[in-house]
Amino acid sequence: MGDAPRDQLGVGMVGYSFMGAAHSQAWRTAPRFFDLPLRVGMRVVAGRSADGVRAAADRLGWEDSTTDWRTLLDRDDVDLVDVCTPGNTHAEIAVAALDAGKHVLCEKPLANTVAEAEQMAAAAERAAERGVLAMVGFTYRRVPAIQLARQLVAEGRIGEVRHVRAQYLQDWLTDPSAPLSWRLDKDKAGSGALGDIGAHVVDLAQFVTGQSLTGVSGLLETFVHERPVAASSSGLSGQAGEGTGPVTVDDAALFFGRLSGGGLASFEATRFATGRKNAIRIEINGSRGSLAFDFEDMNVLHFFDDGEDSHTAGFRRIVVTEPDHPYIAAWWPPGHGLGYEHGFTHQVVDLVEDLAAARPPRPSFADGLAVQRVLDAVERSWQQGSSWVDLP
Ligand code: SOE
Repeated sequence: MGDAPRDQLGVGMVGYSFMGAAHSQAWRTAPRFFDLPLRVGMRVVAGRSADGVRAAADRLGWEDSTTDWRTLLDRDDVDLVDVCTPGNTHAEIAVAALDAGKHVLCEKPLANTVAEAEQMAAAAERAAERGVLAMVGFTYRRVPAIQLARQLVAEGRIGEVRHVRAQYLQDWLTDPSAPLSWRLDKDKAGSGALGDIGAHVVDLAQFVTGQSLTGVSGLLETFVHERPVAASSSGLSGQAGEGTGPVTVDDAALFFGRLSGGGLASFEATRFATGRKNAIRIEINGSRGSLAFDFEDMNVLHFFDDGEDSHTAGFRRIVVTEPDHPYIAAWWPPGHGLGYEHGFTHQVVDLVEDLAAARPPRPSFADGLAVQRVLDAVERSWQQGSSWVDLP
């Protein structure tokens, strides 16, 4: 370990469900595997239920708990607010925290609407002038194989990008008796598969290629319109309660677009891909080669080099666990592999290093706004008979 860091980074987290647990793991683990320039203090977690948030503080490793997130803004021992709540609260919490001089890490998608995302991006710009910084949590960028893919594209190893084919396939809603949760409520989540998981593949396509979408056309579908009311309000598949209620978001999104470099991109985001649990798949076809990744085999990147002798040409399976691969040196020997939680830990590492260097973190709120504009364009396209919608 390097010299123990002198300066503290006090963290306050809002929300303690699935994302709260993943972020807590990252705040706990990052300082133990990486030499961070700031000493992380897990000060306080905020949540609506006093008993629930107190139990979460004990279980997840937070020094304190509160039912009023606003108290985080007045605490001198909190330097950063980590927003792990449903999308309808992101703007209110993040803008208040930034205006109070707290750094912010906000879960994806940045917001539920472009208007909210614009508010957040403007607050982040104002705050940056005072050295207060913000990041949006697209953690799949922090998977070593994705970082390697971006490096290979940037080095020109696959030539001009002709196609990006990106899918995020889950199946936790194929059972019509799976109960309602906040992710199925437009007022809470903003959209369904489109924003929850479509946001990830839009960000990945733009991150790996270094390009942006210039226009899209899409369609949305809801397969199951009515579901049992959940006994508990959160979670991906809680227990059913009494009665039923409406699903007010999409179950699946299918859309395509054009990339700023002239290539074509196609996207699929669904919670009805029976048998696919968390399959984030991206394939980039270039003029000199291709790359392919599947999160369900997340330590591997497939690479096809069109310059190879046809005798031996073929997709090679790169096991991305060598010490010179991104992030790997801090972990295990080659071949031992990483998991879902490591993307969150790498997110904390990159964020803390950016904060210590007073460097604007990426993805920024402006990056999050760009993704929000794509999601909004897909929805508008769908409302206009899947017509083409240009993006700024
Ligand atoms: C549910 O679809 C979900 O929890 C997403 O909201 C997360 O962003 C993703 O990492 C896992 O699946």
